[in-house]
Amino acid sequence: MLDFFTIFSKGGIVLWCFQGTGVTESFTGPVNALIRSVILQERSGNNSYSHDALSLKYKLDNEFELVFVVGFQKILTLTYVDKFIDDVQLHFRDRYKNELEQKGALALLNSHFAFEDDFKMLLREAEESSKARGPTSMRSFNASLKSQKTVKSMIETKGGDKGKEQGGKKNKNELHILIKSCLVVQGMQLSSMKGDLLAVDYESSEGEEEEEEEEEEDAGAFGGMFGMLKGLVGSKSLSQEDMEPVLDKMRDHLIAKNVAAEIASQLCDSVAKKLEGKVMGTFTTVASTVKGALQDSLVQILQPKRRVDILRDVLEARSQRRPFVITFCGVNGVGKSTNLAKISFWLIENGFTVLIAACDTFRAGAVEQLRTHQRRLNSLHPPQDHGGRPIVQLYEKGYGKDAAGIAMEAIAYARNQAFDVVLVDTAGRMQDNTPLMTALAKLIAVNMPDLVLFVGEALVGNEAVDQLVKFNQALADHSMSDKPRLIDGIVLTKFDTIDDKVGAAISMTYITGQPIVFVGTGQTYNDLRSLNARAVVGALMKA
Ligand SMILES: Nc1nc2c(ncn2[C@@H]2O[C@H](COP(=O)(O)OP(=O)(O)O)[C@@H](O)[C@H]2O)c(=O)[nH]1
Ligand SMILES: [Mg+2]
Repeated sequence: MLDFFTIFSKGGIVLWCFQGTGVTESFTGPVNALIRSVILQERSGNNSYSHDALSLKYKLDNEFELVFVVGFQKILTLTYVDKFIDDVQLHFRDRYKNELEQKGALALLNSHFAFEDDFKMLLREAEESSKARGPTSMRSFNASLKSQKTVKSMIETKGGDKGKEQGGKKNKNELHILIKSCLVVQGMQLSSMKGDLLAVDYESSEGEEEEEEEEEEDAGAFGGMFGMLKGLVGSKSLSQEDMEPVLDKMRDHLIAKNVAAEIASQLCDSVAKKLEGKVMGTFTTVASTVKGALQDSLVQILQPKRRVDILRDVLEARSQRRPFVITFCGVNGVGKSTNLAKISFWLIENGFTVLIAACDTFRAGAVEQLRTHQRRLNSLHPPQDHGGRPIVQLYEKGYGKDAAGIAMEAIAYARNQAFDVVLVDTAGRMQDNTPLMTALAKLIAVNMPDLVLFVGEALVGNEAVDQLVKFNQALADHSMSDKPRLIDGIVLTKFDTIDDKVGAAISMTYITGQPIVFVGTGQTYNDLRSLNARAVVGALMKA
């Protein structure tokens, strides 16, 4: 019934695996997808994941740094799997405690885990107990009374079950599954926007001081808040109860920083799952362990999963003699047109020609706003510097026309006139307005832009989730292909107005799994940045 079961270390060494009879497909694909999109992305709050036709369930053993994954066909409702995976975990730890306690990956590599027979025995037990439990056919009243009895007696035997045994008390070599990379802030002049964008930074003038301050805060704000827990815990493994008060505080803290409530909860649940059973060092507190894990997770969420290098992609498109097309979408007044103009400026500074397609044919003044930007940009980079040709042009057909059609004409025009980039401005729309959302989906499906950017304000809290989910849903629902174009990236605007309430950055990346490509930090052409994950997480963790 099971397709596969695998046990691997968090460092990535497969210790043991089982493949169901008649299953030919390799399970590496689904397991890799699980690691990539759930375990590494802090979505491990609930224990299941589906991949194509498969259902995957998994369990983390944080003390021995192991991951247990079972896969089965989605159409099967296997009620015993949750208990089964627990049983396998307990059995495996009991049996191989010594090997697992020897530190390091080498010990795991050299050990031989002959687990097949035990596994089969456990599986048989699980399957049989589920058969005994599941009603097979309609019963008469009497018969059902009888069956209730059996259920009862079963529950009683279950009560005497083995408890969770906490084995070794050694400090572990940290086998970090998370790949961390540090974004380097590049020294660039503010006035010139050549090359990659500057990263947003917090209190850039304070620089290193900030780090020290943070250390102090460990002891100060959080240490103070959870000071009562200090000293109570030596080298002991973390339990859900230990973490509960800390996690509650963290959740409230994240929400106060504007992270959507639902996402703050999911993150905290996921951190709890990741830490449960982990053995702490003697001098660490629950608060600092949880805080550290949460901080790592937040950085991980903000790190782009995909390479987004627009300058390079534009060059590539240019070599194929086609324009690179970016569509901007989002609700009203978030800053689509303004940031489109800033991005135009950045592209122009990097030597590209830009065609702006005025596809907001709805809001009065939208076309004029873009025309003003076009004039200004051309006066900053006069045509005489570029062989007499305006470096940025506006493609517009006035108001009330079909936006998808205008975008298509603009792209064709750009191709003829050898523009490097087409930036498509669209009308703002509320995520609940079905006709307008359908129109946006059509515009994207018909024109197949290279990049679909969602523009969102950094001011939003819970609303961010709703907007993004519904925009993505609309794009998926109204697309004509099986692989619909969804949002590829995010422009986070008005970042200058939110002080340290930077939670929207987390909510938006967590929901879409897509990177924040640009950050708008004001109303001038220079106010465009890239995201610095560490700076944002620093602001987020600050008390
Ligand atoms: N402070 C600040 N204001 C911004 C930013 N981006 C846009 N705005 C302002 O937000 C308002 C709406 O912008 P607009 O581009 O017209 O929004 P659209 O309806 O999405 O096209 C304008 O007053 C902009 O100046 C930003 O990054 N920071
Ligand atoms: Mg606009």
